[in-house]
Amino acid sequence: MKLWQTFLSPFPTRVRLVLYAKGLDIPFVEPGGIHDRSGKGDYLKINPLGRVPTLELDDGRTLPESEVICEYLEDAYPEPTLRPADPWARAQVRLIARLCDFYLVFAMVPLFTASGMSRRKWDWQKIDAALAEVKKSLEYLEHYIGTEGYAVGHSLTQADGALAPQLMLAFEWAPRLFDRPDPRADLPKLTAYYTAVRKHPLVARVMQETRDAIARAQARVPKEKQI
Ligand SMILES: N[C@@H](CCC(=O)N[C@@H](CS)C(=O)NCC(=O)O)C(=O)O
Repeated sequence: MKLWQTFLSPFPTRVRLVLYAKGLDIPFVEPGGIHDRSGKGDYLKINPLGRVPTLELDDGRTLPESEVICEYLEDAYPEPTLRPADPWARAQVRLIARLCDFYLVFAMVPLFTASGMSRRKWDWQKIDAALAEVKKSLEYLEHYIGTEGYAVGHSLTQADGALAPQLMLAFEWAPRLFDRPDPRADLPKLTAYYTAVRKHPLVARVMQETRDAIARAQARVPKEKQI
């Protein structure tokens, strides 16, 4: 088995968290041209969506979409589990991941787009509208987030893998890049969650991998586009 992925993207991050938690030590491969305009070449044969991550099995079968990959890993390698046994808790895990994918990530897209452009081309109206949407989706999550240090219940689940990397972008990366207030001020439950979950060694590990990848990417972009 191997994982086509990059350390920059938050989607493979949730898969890596599941792999680390299950002790599955598999190779990571970065598709050429995934984060630039050089074209994705043969990677499109592995994943026609041209996105990361993709899980490739030893027999050559390939699976795209981070959530689906996490579910597959959970089914194929059930111990230790990141999926609660209780049906209500399991539904909460899926709900948090879904709110994250369908609302938070969607709201962040214009910010990701702006980050790849020269600052001179930034449309501040669009950026502030996106930040307002991000705030709205964080408020949805504030309603449902767990209060015992994890997204759901008192142990690590797939919901933490989905949420923590996206919160890092919403709480740390976006306010710094666009020089706007940290949205945490009005989100006490999410703030407490984020502070607590970062202490989990595997969450700390994937977050550091992301920070290092952002620093490497920043070092490669021209000065006027840097944070
Ligand atoms: N729904 C997908 C999203 C994957 C995704 O959008 N990955 C981005 C990285 S942030 C990507 O590969 N982008 C390359 C591109 O769009 O060209 C998942 O959960 O795996």
